[in-house]
Amino acid sequence: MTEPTFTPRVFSGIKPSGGLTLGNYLGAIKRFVGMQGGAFETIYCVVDLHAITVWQDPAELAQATREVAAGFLAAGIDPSKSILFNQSMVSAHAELGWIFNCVARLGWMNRMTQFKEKAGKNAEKQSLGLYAYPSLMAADILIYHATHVPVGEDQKQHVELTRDIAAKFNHDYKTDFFPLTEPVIEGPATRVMNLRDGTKKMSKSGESDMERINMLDDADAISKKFKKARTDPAPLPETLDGLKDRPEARNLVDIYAALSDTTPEAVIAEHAGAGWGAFKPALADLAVSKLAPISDEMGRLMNDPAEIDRILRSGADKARVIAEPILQRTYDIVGLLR
Ligand code: AQP
Repeated sequence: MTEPTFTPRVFSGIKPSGGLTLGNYLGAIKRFVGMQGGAFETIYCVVDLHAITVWQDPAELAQATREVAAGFLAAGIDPSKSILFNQSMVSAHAELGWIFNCVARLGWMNRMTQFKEKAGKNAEKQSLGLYAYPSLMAADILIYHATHVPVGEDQKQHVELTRDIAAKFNHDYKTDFFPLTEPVIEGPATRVMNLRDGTKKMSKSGESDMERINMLDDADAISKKFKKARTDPAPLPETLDGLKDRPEARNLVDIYAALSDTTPEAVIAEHAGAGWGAFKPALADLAVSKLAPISDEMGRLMNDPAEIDRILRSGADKARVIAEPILQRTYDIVGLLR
């Protein structure tokens, strides 16, 4: 049997569970911009239904949804080149998500490390939604027959689960309807780490504000956070190998490389032997020069929430045109009358 051909199409999303961080920017948004206008159709989404898997204050959720949308736009997502919308406006995500809840196996869900990390010792008290999150994520991707998903390293397991769900659906219903989507995890900043603990990921919802750079931080806050970032006493080594077992140092080098569009090797070559007293201010200046134009533009956009909402609604109209026929065909395959 010949494989069906799928349109090269990118889908990815960010959940509005707080303000955007440098991790979201370098690991996701900057790369989303890079894939726009080339070989792929690009679809980017503010995944608000994922945000409510943990409690969100309604007014703050609406604000964070607009902030993430503003972050996409300010960083260079162009609504004339990419489809940009928020997930809850396209109900096909949730509808396909239910079908995938019936395809995914409990054993698969039990292996998801993100649920284990987020639930901690309190799994019994977590929402059912947090547990089922990866099958909704599979639906987000497959409702567009997306072939590629740019994500940070932390989402790799969920994209692999998406492939498992597509493969099981195709097998069970004797079809080749869903593609086996490829994760795209590239560049020096696929896992930006917490500034206070280099073994943990930088997260929007981390406990202390000092552990992350927020996209809306001003120059003073960015300088202060990098200055106080945990490091070891040794200077930067002569080669990248010298950063083995130095997670905090490696993280700052990776951030520098990602911000300056170069490689960690090139950063080391340029700064070998430098102490933190020199490297941290250079990193802070670089971060401010790259982030300030984006945060200024985010601020400007957020002063006009009606315009952000209009852009999201228009994106949702375009998203539905792709999603609806895929949902209807899925219903036919499953045997649901309509
Ligand atoms: N620290 C990171 N380094 C690289 N990439 C990252 N991403 C998130 N944090 C980092 C990538 O950003 C995209 C959107 O992620 P998300 O917001 O939907 O979910 P998340 O990964 O759970 O993000 P947070 O910031 O950690 O949120 P909370 O604290 O609410 O759980 C994804 O591509 C992700 O890989």
